[in-house]
Amino acid sequence: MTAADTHCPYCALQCAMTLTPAGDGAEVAGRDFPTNRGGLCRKGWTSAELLRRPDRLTAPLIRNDAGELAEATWEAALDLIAERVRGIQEESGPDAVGIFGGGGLTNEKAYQLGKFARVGLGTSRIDYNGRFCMSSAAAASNRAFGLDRGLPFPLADLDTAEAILMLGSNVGDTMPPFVQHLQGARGRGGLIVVDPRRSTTAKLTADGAGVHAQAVPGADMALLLGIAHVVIAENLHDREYLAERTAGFEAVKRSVAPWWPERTAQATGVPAQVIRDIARRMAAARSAYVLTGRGVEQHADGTDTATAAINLALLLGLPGRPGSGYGTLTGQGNGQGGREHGQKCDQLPGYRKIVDPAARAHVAGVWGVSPEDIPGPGVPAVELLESAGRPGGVRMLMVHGSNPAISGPDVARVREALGRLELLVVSDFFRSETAELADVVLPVLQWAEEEGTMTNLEGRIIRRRRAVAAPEGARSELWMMRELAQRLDAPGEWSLDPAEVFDELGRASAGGISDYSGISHELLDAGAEAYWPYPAGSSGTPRVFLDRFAHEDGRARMVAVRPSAGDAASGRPVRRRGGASGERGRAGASPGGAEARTEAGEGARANPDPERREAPGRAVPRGGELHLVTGRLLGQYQSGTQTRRVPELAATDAGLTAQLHPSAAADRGIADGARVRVRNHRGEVEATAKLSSDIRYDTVFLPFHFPGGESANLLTPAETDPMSAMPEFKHAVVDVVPA
Ligand SMILES: Nc1nc2c(c(=O)[nH]1)N[C@H]1C(S)=C(S)[C@@H](COP(=O)(O)OP(=O)(O)OC[C@H]3O[C@@H](n4cnc5c(=O)[nH]c(N)nc54)[C@H](O)[C@@H]3O)O[C@H]1N2
Ligand SMILES: Nc1nc2c(c(=O)[nH]1)N[C@H]1C(S)=C(S)[C@@H](COP(=O)(O)OP(=O)(O)OC[C@H]3O[C@@H](n4cnc5c(=O)[nH]c(N)nc54)[C@H](O)[C@@H]3O)O[C@H]1N2
Ligand code: SF4
Ligand SMILES: [Mo]
Repeated sequence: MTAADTHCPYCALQCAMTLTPAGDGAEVAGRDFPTNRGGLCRKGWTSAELLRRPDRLTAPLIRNDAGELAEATWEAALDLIAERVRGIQEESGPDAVGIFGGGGLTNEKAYQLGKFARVGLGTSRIDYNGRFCMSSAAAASNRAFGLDRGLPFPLADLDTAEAILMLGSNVGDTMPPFVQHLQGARGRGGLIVVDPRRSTTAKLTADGAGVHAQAVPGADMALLLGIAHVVIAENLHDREYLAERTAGFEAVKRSVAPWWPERTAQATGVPAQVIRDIARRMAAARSAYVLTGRGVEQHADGTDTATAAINLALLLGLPGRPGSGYGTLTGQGNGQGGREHGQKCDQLPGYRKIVDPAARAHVAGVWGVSPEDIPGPGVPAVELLESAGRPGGVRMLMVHGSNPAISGPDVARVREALGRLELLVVSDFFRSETAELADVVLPVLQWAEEEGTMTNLEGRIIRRRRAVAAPEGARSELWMMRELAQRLDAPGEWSLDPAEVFDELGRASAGGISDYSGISHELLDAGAEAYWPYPAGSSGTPRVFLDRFAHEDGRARMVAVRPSAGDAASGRPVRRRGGASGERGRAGASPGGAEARTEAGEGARANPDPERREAPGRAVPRGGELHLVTGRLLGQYQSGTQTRRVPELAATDAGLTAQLHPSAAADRGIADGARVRVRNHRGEVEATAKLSSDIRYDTVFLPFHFPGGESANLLTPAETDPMSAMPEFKHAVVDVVPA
């Protein structure tokens, strides 16, 4: 094979690279592209190691009578799956079989997986790990703008910004080549970072380059309301823009009225003068952006917090103005495309709603079925996993592109749920921790062995190209879906050619919000810059909101949001919210049973104070407890299935570390490098203490990359945002004690 121009296998920046076949693998070279300009991070540089791993899966595995995963033929594995699908669905109905997808799948695979669920299996039970990643920002953008494209403008637009407000995003570690787009704002002293840690990105504000607001975890909504308060109080809002392009200003104005700077300072830990300063800098800038990351979105109020960020941007007149805007930084390689074409339980291709009769009729036409044959909406990820083995829940689950045995919230409960399944089928190229729990493992193709497209964080569709031959025994997921569809007598076409599947996706998305109908592999290969919406006959849309927002009247919606009751900052009494982390396997929990679980009962064990609830920015930990925040390290990707297998990244794979303030450590008799236990009523992990004054005194940070007893998710709650179903990954209350 010859050299292939492609993109990195990991995150949504999708840095451009050239892979040149060499020996038993390939060599990586950075390639010039507007997003990375030739740069790669160390994960990208070392990614070709994945192509020569001796532990690559090359044969299907079936769990045998001795309980071990043993090699089997594809025929045997596929026959077994089809037979069990039929048996389980005959007994319990189509919804007893579920699919859990991923934001790393190509557009072609993500589209086909959504179709396979509805047409092949006839199930409504499909959702995906984007629920853990982008769902809060997506819900907020849909509500405000009528459309969710992470960055509704090209990334390079940031280069000339005078001010950039980044909340809960640490691109310095999570997308290093992104940092070059912050240099312009830094040069003008305009980079503003909100993070409870002096993260790699927060450090970029040093030496006059900007401001770091080291807020209490989960206090972002209050902070944003406080900044908005100053903007309005000092008459810095853009009246003309608000009148012409938005609806809802008056309600937002009322909602921010109680958030004067001194009160906001109390609730957030950010000094009043800094709050005023941020408001004035943002308002004074001719070109300004508000950007959010997982730090503000992965909360049980993540949608409202992202909404508060959007409201601020709208007050300042930023969205849809050239050289300004709001954006969320999508995380996974195809986190954007993966949320557009039908992996979401409530969605059909083209970002269509599965309950919309017109959408159903259109997609049914493309799929060659009748609209009544498309199931209705299913349930979101946390609920889908929790329903395993419960009455009315799934008895069988097929996982494509996720490792929830590490990455799911309250992960001991997720592991138990996976254990309740009668058949767990995992498609992967390595034996992930979820694959280790499976009954059937299918060896599929990885990035450099397949053709397809990805949609990067800008909403730009790019080509993934094959650079090396797949190992004997591994098969494409498109092939696997066709084989199963045939065994299940499913109607419709099941092409094996990614270009053909992409064309079908184009037809299915035509007329939808994320319309890809004007794009083809051929066009992309000819070098087209393809930003959606890209209807047939158009040339795409680099900047989406220049003329109008996507609501029918063209206006953006401003939605008044308030920190929820029980928030220390709100000053209102405590109210318990359903869906809080319940006791594992508690008897009587309904399938997915958010409503059956509250903090009641078990809360009494860990939180003697009945008024205490475990939620961000609220009831500040007492009695020596700390806020736990979780996130990422530069050298590891997600659950680590891939990066843990790259020797050069071993330095960050030495095991779990807990970042702790030296004073907090001294209070507990903990020295740098000592082993500590981080624990709460859900679980306990052992970690090595890494003392650093970069973190707040009241906060401890754990990366979530590690398996087994080192998973930070043993401590995180499964409480979810009512609008987005996003779990509360970014906050829990914990104890830290010497081990
Ligand atoms: N190295 C590496 N890079 C990655 C990934 C990876 O696993 N490893 N994953 C990719 C994916 S899927 C994603 S989604 C992105 C995520 O990219 P980011 O959102 O940048 O990453 P996180 O580390 O999850 O969180 C960012 C920051 O939020 C802060 N934070 C935590 N709680 C709060 C809070 O309550 N308020 C505020 N303001 N900040 C808070 C954390 O301290 C952290 O510095 O990264 C992508 N890139
Ligand atoms: N505590 C805490 N938990 C978190 C987060 C956090 O910040 N804190 N972040 C959350 C976020 S933002 C995310 S995105 C999730 C990510 O967590 P996961 O969903 O677990 O994501 P990965 O670790 O990337 O798992 C992808 C798996 O699919 C495989 N894979 C990759 N490409 C393909 C493919 O094309 N086909 C198939 N079949 N398999 C493939 C990989 O080898 C790997 O085993 O974690 C979430 N969990
Ligand atoms: S920043 Fe993301 S896309 Fe770029 S090289 Fe690193 S992991 Fe790959
Ligand atoms: Mo993510």
